Amino acid sequence: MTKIVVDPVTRVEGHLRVETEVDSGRVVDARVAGEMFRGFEAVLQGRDVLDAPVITQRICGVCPVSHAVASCRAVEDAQGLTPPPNGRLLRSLVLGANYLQSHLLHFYHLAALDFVDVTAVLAYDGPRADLRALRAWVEQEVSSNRILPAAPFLPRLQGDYPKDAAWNAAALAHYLDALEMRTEAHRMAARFGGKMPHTASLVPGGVTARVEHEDIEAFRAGLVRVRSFVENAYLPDLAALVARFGAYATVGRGVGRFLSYGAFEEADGSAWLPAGVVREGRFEPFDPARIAEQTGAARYARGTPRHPARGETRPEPGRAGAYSWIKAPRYDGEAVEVGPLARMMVARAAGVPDVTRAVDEALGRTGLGEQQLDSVAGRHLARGVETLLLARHMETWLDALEPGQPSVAPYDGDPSGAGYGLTEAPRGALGHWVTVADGRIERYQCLVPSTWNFSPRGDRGDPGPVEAAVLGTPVAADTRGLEVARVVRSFDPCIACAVH
Ligand code: NFE
Repeated sequence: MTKIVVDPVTRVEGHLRVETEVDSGRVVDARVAGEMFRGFEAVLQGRDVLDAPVITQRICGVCPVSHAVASCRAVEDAQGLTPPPNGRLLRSLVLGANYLQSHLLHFYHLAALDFVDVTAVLAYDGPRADLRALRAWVEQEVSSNRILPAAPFLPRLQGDYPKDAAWNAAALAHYLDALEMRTEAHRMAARFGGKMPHTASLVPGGVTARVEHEDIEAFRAGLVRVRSFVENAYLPDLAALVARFGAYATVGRGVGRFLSYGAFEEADGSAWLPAGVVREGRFEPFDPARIAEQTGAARYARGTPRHPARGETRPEPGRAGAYSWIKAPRYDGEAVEVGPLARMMVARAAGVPDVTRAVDEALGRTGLGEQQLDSVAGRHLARGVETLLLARHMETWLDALEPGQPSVAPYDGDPSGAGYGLTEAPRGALGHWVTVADGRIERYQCLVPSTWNFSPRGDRGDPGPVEAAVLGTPVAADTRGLEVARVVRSFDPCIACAVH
């Protein structure tokens, strides 16, 4: 038995440690740990309730919009506020733009580098000026012997990167193009969000931006540009990756249970992507009362599992048996996977026609079977399909906006009460729970996508979703964990969020 520890896992947000035991070339045990404490829930206590969306967005620079949406909805629930149709649509548009940005970031700038030899840029001699400039920069970084030469490209885990020069050059070119596309997506979000990454206009009751024709058309122009990149680069690149790394369609199978809270408000308040649970391949309605967070293996005070409405965050760094700053959320006492794959699984099981068609098309194009969706390749594919569906559907929200109509409800909330707000962040199911007394926050709890996926052992010793997915991964003797990192990154970790 050998131990392989990947610490820190690079090209993720936050501090993530993955510890594995390998026997006969396969992972037989895994522990996943969030390595820092943050304490946002404690910071929020005693603050004005209107501060909640402002402060909780600072949990993360990658998915701040989803924290704003969850927070606004929690405060609205506690205070009896209802946003007007324009407010809901603007939230969906800003959130949608943030998804486009986040999914492109994950694929091109974080995960794809596990499958591309970025050092091939040093041999690049083609026509693109930006790639030549990148080559010169990397050469200079390496020759000047910086502590982290050529970050974010080096250092990296070694392994079976393709030697194919055309593959590597094409991927590097799209790496640079995707930076442009993310800028565009940020511009779109800022158009109605006021600024990015942390929006200024999402407030309890709606969005303070006015709906003007000029902004609708500017947003639409950005959307057309990003959608074209998704159709002509992201989806073909994904198909090429699945073809080249077909083995990853059978690696990284998770717990086989999927959860989505449902997301993207339509003008009438219904959700574009449905809420639900898939267990043993079957759809079940989602019931928020069945959530509880366990802390047996987390560095917090141990007690009976708590629903987030009654949740507590009491750090106990040195407690025996605890190894992570991430709590262990469970649904009906079981670990569940969240994220784009879960959303596509739930929507497909619920019979949403567009999603079913798009997933089937992607399976047909890549030759993957339905059973292979629950894998590293399947997670990447589901994220790409979701990006495409979203980039197409967002136009309907633009068309439904009504210039001249209000986008925010007058603020006349109840000064006391309790409520919760659920949404889907790019990485999965996100919920905020708040208790308010005389306009001040008494209790605030966040249950975040990467908390679900990167959960440590539950109180029964049952593994979290990523811990389960890493089991069985074949590991070559000389890679020091590249294969494990590929499984872990397919979940798009954000540990800053997970520990919040
Ligand atoms: Ni920090 Fe986040 C998303 C949220 S993740 S990136 O998506 O909420 O756990």
